[in-house]
Amino acid sequence: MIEQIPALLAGDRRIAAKMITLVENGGTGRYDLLKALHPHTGKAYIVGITGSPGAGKSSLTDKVITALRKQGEKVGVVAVDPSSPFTGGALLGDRIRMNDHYQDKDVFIRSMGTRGSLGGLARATKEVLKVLDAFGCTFILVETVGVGQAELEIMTAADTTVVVLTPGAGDSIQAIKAGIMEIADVFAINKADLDGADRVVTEVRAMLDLAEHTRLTRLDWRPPVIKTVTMSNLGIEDLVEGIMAHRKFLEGSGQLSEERKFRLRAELSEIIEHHIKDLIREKVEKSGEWDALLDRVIGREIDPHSAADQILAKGLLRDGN
Ligand SMILES: Nc1nc2c(ncn2[C@@H]2O[C@H](COP(=O)(O)OP(=O)(O)OP(=O)(O)O)[C@@H](O)[C@H]2O)c(=O)[nH]1
Ligand SMILES: [Mg+2]
Repeated sequence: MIEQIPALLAGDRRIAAKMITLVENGGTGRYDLLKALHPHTGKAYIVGITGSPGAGKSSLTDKVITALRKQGEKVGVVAVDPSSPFTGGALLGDRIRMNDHYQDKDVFIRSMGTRGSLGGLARATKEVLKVLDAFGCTFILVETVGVGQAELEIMTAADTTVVVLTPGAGDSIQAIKAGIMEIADVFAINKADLDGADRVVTEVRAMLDLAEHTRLTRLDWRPPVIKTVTMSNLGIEDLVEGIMAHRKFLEGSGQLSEERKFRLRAELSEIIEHHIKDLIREKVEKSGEWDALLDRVIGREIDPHSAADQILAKGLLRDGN
């Protein structure tokens, strides 16, 4: 697939789709592709859009796509739904909501579900972002239902995170519990046509005040709280402005490059950990030495720390590794 990278860089959508499928499937064959793609990444600005089920994330994403297209951006969209086993295409609901953009060659939409583990989903999502980045998307929107650990993990890939809340249903309280508030750079209070939107705005602002007082959040960026109604386009411009303002803030303060560096550092250590685990599993667990050592630990002949030292030494040193 490496030989098809020039086609990807030239904007071939079919190749983009194929490469995404390859990384999604998670086989080791994807490593060569990811290695070769790396020099072509790092240009896309990544926006996470998260919130409870049905909050209007896809509807908002649809409107944000329109706004970004007007500014001449090439837009990628990854809609992640951990509750869905479907993958590889678009989920029906998202397809309908983002329908207008399906004909646009500068919009690339992909839905992902869990095929394997949730952790695998976060891994796959981040790698799909890399393909879209190399594909030339200048903005990538990542939609997730923001409740679980995997979704929060996915959001660490975003430069700007939009948290979508709605009136009623104790949404803002839920968000606080789920740890979503801490990751918000911009709040969209969607369905502002319904009763109670102003109360949510007040609650979120009060919470931000509290956070500032207790210094739980960065003091230099205060997330804007923007009311939106997707059907009538209310607040959409403000929302896009909020995202752009946050980007400017990150760029101006040097935080964007700091955070991206931090992200690559985390990725690097993740890869190393992954390989160490594989090595140990392949070379020690399967050889039976693991069980033999375990028996000795059980028999109090050796302690777990010393046993681990032995396993590590064997796993890492064998075969010149
Ligand atoms: N009243 C009102 N309804 C809205 C608004 N925006 C979206 N909706 C409706 O809310 C429902 C859910 O919208 P989606 O955009 O699919 O929400 P979502 O957060 O992507 O949903 P999931 O991906 O299933 O979690 C749909 O029936 C929308 O028509 C709004 O501003 N006001
Ligand atoms: Mg959706």
